[in-house]
Amino acid sequence: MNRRDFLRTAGGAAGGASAVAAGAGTAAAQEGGGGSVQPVWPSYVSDANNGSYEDLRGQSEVTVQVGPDGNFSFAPTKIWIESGTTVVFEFVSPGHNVKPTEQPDGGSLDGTEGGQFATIAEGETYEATLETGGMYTYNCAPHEGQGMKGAIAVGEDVETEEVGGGGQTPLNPEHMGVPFHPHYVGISTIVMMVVSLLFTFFLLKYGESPNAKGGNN
Ligand SMILES: [Cu+2]
Repeated sequence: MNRRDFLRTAGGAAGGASAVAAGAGTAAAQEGGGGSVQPVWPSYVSDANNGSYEDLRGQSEVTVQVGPDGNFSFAPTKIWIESGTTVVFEFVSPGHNVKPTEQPDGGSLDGTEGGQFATIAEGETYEATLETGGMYTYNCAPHEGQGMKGAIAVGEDVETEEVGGGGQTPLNPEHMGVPFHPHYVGISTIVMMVVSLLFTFFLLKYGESPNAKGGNN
């Protein structure tokens, strides 16, 4: 093949590779079947740190760790329990609290007066027995903006959905500490395609580089 044919081939391959990269993002976002039933979690906790889920129905008392390993998170972040279960918030690291954001009418996650939550010291616990069925969300007031949020589904009367992969939440790049926006993938793909096309165009038009002269010509 002569030089120009090679360049055309290379340009086409680069464009094709970019298109494949753009498609891979969508495919990775889809989960395979199999799956289990899980409560439908409010979007409020979609960017919560940790993000783990546990089905804890059938236990009369369950534990949620507050600030494990010094992280701004609740673990497990999302739990499903039966009505009448006592949730024990175990304060593993200092400087946190538990502040309800949404709860069903009559919900009792708010165990304090006037909605004011003192920061609970490390090593102490805060308990709430949740009788009223429904969806509860809460946060740690000082760290809500950093994603320290959680949710509790109580009873069988919550909205549920089928999810893939044995109850595991799909990995979210943001949980690994990488700020990530899908638009960047598309934008950088387009930039790469344009750059490779321009590069090919200029090589084809002005392709005889000074360094190439004086070779075998
Ligand atoms: Cu906190």
